[in-house]
Amino acid sequence: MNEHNTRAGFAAIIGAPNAGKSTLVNRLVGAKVSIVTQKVQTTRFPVKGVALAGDVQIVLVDTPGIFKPRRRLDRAMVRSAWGGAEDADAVVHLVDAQAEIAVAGGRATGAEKKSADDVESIVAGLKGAKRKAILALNKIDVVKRDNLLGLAGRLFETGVYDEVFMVSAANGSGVEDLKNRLAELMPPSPWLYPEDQTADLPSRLLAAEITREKIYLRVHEELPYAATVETTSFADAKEGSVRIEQTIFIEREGQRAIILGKGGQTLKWIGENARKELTEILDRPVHLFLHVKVKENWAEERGLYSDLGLDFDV
Ligand SMILES: Nc1nc2c(ncn2[C@@H]2O[C@H](COP(=O)(O)OP(=O)(O)OP(=O)(O)O)[C@@H](O)[C@H]2O)c(=O)[nH]1
Ligand SMILES: [Mg+2]
Repeated sequence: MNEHNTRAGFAAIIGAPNAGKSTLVNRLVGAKVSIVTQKVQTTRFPVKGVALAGDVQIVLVDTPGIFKPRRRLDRAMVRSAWGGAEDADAVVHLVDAQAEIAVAGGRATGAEKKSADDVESIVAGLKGAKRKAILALNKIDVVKRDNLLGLAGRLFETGVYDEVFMVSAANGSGVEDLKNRLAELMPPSPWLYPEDQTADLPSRLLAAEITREKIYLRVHEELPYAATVETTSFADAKEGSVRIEQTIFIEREGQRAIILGKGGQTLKWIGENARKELTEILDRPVHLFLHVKVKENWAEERGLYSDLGLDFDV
């Protein structure tokens, strides 16, 4: 690799909750670096993934969804999403085309309407920030092409975008074109990460994220938002295996029964599925031990925010 010809930089992916930002980052990187669920507000802090396009290294910054925040954690998540965009060499605003088209057609669900409202406030934010973004319409695998052109035109008229891409993060269509364009936008620079590195989350945090993903996949309503996962111990064990201990913090004693499930089935499912995935990611046998603790104010503890790289005072 000739250092003088290399380019490298940051591309932030911003958008409303559930637009598919983490799915897109994983797709661009070609590996799972950020957790994905069907629920809104899955990503809580900026997660970096490294994609390569020839001599160019694109550091993708997956951000929490931008929405109207209420809790401190929500405010910190939204602040960090905009922060990720400020410092980036390119900003991609990813929009759930399916939700937008449903709203335009007058047959939207509450979640789709919320998504469209969030898109509007992101457009307003981009106007205020006086910087152009790339518009990427996502989920084109589930919408009609005619509807897409109208949507692209309508959003483009806001004046905050300089180009449009249409992609499906889920099946990869259009993603290569977007990646090539991002590569062109990266400035001349030595690479920022070693050639073989795709993610930069510390193992303990990655392990906690995987378990949190399983909670989001298995448990519904308010509980996922009332839970956080902390890795308390991560140690080499016998025969090349690793022993991981984690605590799932919940806010109220009454939530314990929900996370445990009947006869402990729910917690067992979470543990088994997290262990399986960690075994694949770490490429070694994993022994995973989960504990559940009530800590009413976990979302008000300063330490959590600094661990995740979030601002507490927002
Ligand atoms: N049909 C379809 N579904 C998609 C596509 N991309 C993502 N999804 C689904 O959309 C949901 C949300 O995906 P995520 O990647 O977690 O979305 P996000 O924008 O990171 O969400 P937050 O982290 O909550 O802001 C998941 O159920 C994905 O499988 C796509 O191209 N097509
Ligand atoms: Mg996400």
